[in-house]
Amino acid sequence: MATKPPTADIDETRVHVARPKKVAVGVPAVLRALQIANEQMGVARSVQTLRQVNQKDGFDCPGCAWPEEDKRHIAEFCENGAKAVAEEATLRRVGPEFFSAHSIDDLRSHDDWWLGQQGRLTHPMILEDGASHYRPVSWSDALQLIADELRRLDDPDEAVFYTSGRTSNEAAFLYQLLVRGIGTNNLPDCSNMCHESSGSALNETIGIGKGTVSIDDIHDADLLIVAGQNPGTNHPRMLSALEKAKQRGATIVAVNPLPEAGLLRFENPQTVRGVAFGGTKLADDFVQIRLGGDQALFQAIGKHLLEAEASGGGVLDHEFIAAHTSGFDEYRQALTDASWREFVAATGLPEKTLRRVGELVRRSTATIVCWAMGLTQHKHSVPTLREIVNVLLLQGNIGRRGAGVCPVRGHSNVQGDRTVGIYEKPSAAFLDALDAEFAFAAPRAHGFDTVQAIRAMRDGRVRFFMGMGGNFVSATPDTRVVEAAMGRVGLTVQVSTKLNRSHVVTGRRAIILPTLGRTDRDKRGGREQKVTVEDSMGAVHASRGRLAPPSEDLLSEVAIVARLCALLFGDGAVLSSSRDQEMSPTQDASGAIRPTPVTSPDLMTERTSAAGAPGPTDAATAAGSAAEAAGSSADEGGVSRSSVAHPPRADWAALEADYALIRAHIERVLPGFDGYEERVDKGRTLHLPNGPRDARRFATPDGRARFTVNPLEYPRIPRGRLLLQTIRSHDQYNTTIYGKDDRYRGIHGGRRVVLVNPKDIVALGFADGEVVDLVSEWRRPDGAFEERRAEEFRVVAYRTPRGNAAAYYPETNVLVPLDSVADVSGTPTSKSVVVRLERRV
Ligand SMILES: Nc1nc2c(c(=O)[nH]1)N[C@H]1C(S)=C(S)[C@@H](COP(=O)(O)OP(=O)(O)OC[C@H]3O[C@@H](n4cnc5c(=O)[nH]c(N)nc54)[C@H](O)[C@@H]3O)O[C@H]1N2
Ligand SMILES: Nc1nc2c(c(=O)[nH]1)N[C@H]1C(S)=C(S)[C@@H](COP(=O)(O)OP(=O)(O)OC[C@H]3O[C@@H](n4cnc5c(=O)[nH]c(N)nc54)[C@H](O)[C@@H]3O)O[C@H]1N2
Ligand SMILES: [Mo]
Repeated sequence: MATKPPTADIDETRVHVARPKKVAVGVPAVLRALQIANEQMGVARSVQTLRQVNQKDGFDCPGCAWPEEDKRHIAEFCENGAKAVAEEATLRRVGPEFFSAHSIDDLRSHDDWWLGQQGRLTHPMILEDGASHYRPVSWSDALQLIADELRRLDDPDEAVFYTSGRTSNEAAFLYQLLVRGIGTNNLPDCSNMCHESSGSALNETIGIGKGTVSIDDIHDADLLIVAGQNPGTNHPRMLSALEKAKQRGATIVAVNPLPEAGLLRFENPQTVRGVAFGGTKLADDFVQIRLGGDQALFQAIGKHLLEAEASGGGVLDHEFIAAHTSGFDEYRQALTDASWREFVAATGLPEKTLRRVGELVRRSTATIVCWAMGLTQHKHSVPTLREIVNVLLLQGNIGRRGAGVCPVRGHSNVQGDRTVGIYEKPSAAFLDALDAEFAFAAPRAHGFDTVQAIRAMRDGRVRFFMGMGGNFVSATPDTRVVEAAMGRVGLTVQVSTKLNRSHVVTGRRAIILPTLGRTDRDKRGGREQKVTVEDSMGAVHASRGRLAPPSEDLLSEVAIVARLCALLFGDGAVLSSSRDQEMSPTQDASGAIRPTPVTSPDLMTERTSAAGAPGPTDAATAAGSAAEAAGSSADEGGVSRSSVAHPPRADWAALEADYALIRAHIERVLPGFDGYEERVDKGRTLHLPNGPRDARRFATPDGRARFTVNPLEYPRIPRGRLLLQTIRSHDQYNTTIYGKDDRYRGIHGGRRVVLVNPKDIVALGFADGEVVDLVSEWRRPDGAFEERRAEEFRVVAYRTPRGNAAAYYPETNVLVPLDSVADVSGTPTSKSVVVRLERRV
């Protein structure tokens, strides 16, 4: 039986700490998944729903972006995938009665868990300026109000349009068109806080902002290094792939400050062996590195390889280096000069451990490096990831079976969203193609990324905010600053499936637009529609929800955006009278779409344009200065204004009624999507082209993969302080909190805990179990000193390196300074926050 939503928050002072687990998944995982599914959906619906996850005619799991295996199990899901599904397919409802029973102040007093547990949103709602409660509003009034607000802007750059990574290709493509049609590139997304550093580093070095391996490569690897990632919790299906690689003889190295259960041992619930015999030992080597020590580790591996080559030879792939790379001599020189002592200081590992990993790499015939947030959310993340590329290039480990780079994506379609244009720094080639397809002129000036958007909101330069999914208020850094920033916006609009903090911390007016999720049947234009998504390895496939939607009153994301487009652009009217109203000479008089296929090779997503600007992949611009350039062009604002001569043209109603027409547009605008419709039909998969993987083709300015020289950086922790990383528990999906347990780490019934090395606890004068405040210390670039406080955290003695601590996100986002971002990529440094513990008085 499904259970009722909670009425009260959980009392976290009763948190209970047990020994961390050494094994991931197994039977307890299945039981926990079924328990949550039954609570949210009841038994019958659970069975019906979970059977369709990741099946060829079912829906794409909204859990993570790990690819499906070609041969699927009957139940191709994992514990956390099942929880993600259950949260969405829940029978609990948040309708108008809920909002009349709860004032905004009341809702604000609850935590993210409570809000999320209330259920699915069922009706469009509006919160008027100064009102105490949301009230229902019709779709047409809500959309008209939004269109009116957008028309009133003095400058399109006063609007910000956020995207989370669950949005389908179809909805995302239409959404970016809406935004560019309005005249801005202000398209921050969750990727800015996630894998932006990966995109930046990979684009510069190998010319594509994505990974270069397929699922088969994982199975065929000889050595897999999994660094800064906790797959047992966040990508559980990856464990099956690692197990398979292992059975074929691969060696697996886990690089992590924490001994994460999933990496150490795995019980595959889908095999008898997994359940009955205690599973597979996954990691052959656990390298317990200090937070932020990875750049040094990969330099050490590189130095070891170069030394081995010098003393015996046969280590490097000279042919590959000569034919496909540049910058090798400078790289070799820099590492010759580098010191093992510094590597030891940065990693906290003895030289012999560093050499041991170096030896594994030397002996490997095919190496893959996988990573996630542990490597992307540091100040020096981009140089760290460049070092990974250096090491792989030395042995020709790109574009070869069983070898390559593997940034493991988070949200299930975050990569697809970027591919189809959710990007604040789009390439000229992409915009040219868009212009041609929709007979308009998209703005060229770069827009705001997530951190830049918050600054603009904080400074009163934003009058309109729209979130296409996600939970901007809780997911972004510096919560107090963001809350105040939201309050300065005139109208905030959230397109959402479930209630979250961004609905209760709002602009002066707020609108909630409830939408369909992945599991919901999407019937438009009289037939069931499918959408498409791209996984972490560039494979695009269809997803079709099968469940009756939670309410009659929901519109799909596509429908919401298409209707806004119709309101804003339908009659060809322009937003601002200051704009040139002339029609483009390429547009025909009826305003019909010009179906010119755009096939310029410059459009390859992995290509950088002539000017070096990246394509619309998960990428930032080339080295150092680019971030500033982007910042300043965005700050100048308005550069683009006069360039929007007229709005995009399309038959919006037709697009809403048949998503295949949107796919046809995508096919004409983006390379690699030829035969889109057909190639995603009947459970087929469209594999997007990947130059480095397919043909050792590198879309860098000189057509070669680049070795880079990166001065060694690592965090220096002031005396008496700790470096805090903010991580996910096993019972959450980003800001959606399923429960207050973190089973693998032994934490039960509470999330306000801080994991600290037992010796540090003593040295700092505290005791295990004590309740403390976490105070972050930040010196601003201008020298001013700032403190931020998160109250009441229980100290837990834990196996983390000396000087390093860990606590959960989003509770600790209050501690992350807005201006503490990664160089080049601008990603908040969520894994690197200097804190002190303070006794509560
Ligand atoms: N169930 C579930 N699945 C999810 C999510 C979820 O919240 N719940 N979120 C999704 C999303 S959007 C994403 S991006 C991914 C996130 O997937 P992960 O990146 O696995 O998530 P985090 O909890 O941030 O874990 C970071 C890991 O890196 C380690 N680490 C931290 N700093 C360092 C470092 O300096 N060096 C090294 N070597 N390791 C370090 C941490 O100890 C931890 O194991 O998961 C996706 N899948
Ligand atoms: N301190 C710290 N901060 C972090 C991180 C960290 O490791 N530490 N990680 C960062 C990372 S990697 C990421 S990706 C971001 C995540 O940032 P977001 O993507 O913004 O956050 P989520 O919590 O995934 O968003 C959850 C909400 O999305 C809505 N939703 C769910 N499914 C759908 C759907 O299909 N359609 C629509 N329209 N809405 C839907 C629901 O209303 C739900 O409440 O957070 C970042 N923030
Ligand atoms: Mo993410």
